[in-house]
Amino acid sequence: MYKNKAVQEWVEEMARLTKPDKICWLEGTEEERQRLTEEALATGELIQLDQGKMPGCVLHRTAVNDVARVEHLTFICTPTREEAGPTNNWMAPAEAYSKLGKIFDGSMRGRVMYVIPYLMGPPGSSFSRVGIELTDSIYVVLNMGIMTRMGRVAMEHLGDGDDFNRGLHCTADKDPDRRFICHFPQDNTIWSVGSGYGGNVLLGKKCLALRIASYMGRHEGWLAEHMLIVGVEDPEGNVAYIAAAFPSACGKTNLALLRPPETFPGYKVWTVGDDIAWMRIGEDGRLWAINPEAGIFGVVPGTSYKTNPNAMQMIQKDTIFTNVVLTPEGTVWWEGMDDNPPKHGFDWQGRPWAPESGKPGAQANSRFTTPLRQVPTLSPEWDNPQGVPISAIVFGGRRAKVAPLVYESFNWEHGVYVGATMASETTAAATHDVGVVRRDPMAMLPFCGYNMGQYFHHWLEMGRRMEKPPQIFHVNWFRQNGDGGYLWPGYGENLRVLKWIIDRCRGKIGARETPIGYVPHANDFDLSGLNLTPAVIQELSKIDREAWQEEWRAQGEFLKKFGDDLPAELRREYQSLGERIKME
Ligand code: SAT
Ligand code: MN
Repeated sequence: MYKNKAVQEWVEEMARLTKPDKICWLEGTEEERQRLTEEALATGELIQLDQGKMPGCVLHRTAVNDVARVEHLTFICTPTREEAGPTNNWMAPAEAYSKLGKIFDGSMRGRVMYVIPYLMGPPGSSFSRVGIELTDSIYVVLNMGIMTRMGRVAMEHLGDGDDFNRGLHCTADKDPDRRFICHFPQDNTIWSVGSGYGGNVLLGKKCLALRIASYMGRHEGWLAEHMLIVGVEDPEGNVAYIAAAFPSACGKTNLALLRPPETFPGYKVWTVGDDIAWMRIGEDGRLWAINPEAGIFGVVPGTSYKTNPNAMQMIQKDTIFTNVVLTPEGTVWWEGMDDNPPKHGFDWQGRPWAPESGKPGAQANSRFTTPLRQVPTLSPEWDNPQGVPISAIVFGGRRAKVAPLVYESFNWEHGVYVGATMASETTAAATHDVGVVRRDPMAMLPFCGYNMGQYFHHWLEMGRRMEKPPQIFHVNWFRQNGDGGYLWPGYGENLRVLKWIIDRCRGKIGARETPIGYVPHANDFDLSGLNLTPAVIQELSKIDREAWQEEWRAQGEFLKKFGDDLPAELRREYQSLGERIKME
């Protein structure tokens, strides 16, 4: 099959451990995809949807106790605890290999081991990385086939080399007591066992493209970030690229696929990626980014023709749905799709369900998996091996109060501080309480593969190395008024905020200086066609000093975690923010 010796030897070694009945090497062809789909339909692992209405679409149901990433079972296995830092779970590598080795031992007996070679990034790009994932799940194979460039293309990129990520996954018995997602950055290895849910098992995504890649980036001088990438084209045809970090399930996919509102003509938004950005400094001193993925693993609930028409359009064919409602017509439904639920159907667990029950039919973290090539707004640059030049970096979170709609940092160091202290109210993307404010630096808290204090140092260092670094902004679409209503309409209208950001980057407009950064002058903010008064922009840009003093104290508490690893620059930023918000 494939001739690469290092790959062959490693696959044999892992097969001796897991003892599958058969090994199946994947090539990434259409015929192979069809054959595996048929097989999974026959065993019930997949359910066929109506092929007339939704050609190529299937439904999968996970186990009830296996619906989201499990951060408490996710480990960074570096030789010392210090290297994993205060925000990661740590396990010594020898202990992890031995503990998981016992669970993997014989775990594929009676099953097939699929060998998935995959490429993260465009073929022929110096950004790109090869991984091999071994798995006993056809669902994983089919998802990896959408999310990555899978098969021969990856082996060709690898050639005779041995520089590939070694990923081992077995669904096993899905017992949460025997579920572990372990990363060995020094060995470029990932072992995941006991889960069948996306983020835990599609090893190219969070495990390789963020946790392992962030570690590589630190050593090789680049950044692996939890960011969407979009190009915004103005009416004159100039395109500026923005990379934006939000925690999981805070609207990255909606922003990446944004459709400009009709009341705001002349602009186009081009999608490059919706979740992950790998960024390097180009010879021109700017920051260049690629999206290492080839598909979207998006949150389903709340996706509608109103919130994300492009996504609705692209998921009508060749899409894998996970944990949504199955209707009697063989189509799918979820909360927030429309006001027209089926009279009866089957909920995400396959139980008969009717909307009157008052219970949600789709799981809160249900997902779609769709190839990027189906994105109606896909950028022609999406697989450019050089990437795209980034003008602005945007951090954001879900905050009912405190954070204004948008502000710009004073400079790179201050921007790193803004990213390091960002916070958001939690969502259903991971198993924990929903709606609690949690600090999530650069939206990387669950995804940084090494000590986050060192990660901040790395960000500062990247800034020093760039001749023309991107400007750094912070946004919050979720600010509420006293009655709990949203002040800002969000969705397509967020383009107005992107326009302000780009105008700032191009030096076209001024801004009002506040203790936390620059906010828009109400007159510079384009509200044409929108039923909002400049007073709302003022309200959205209000800096409440008392609330900010409390926020500042909470930031300080959080930063203490990093002890001596916290860079002196960030300590200084913290002090000066404190002084600025004290002044009347
Ligand atoms: O489950 S994933 O980690 O793949 C998606 C997410 O949480 O952002
Ligand atoms: Mn994500």
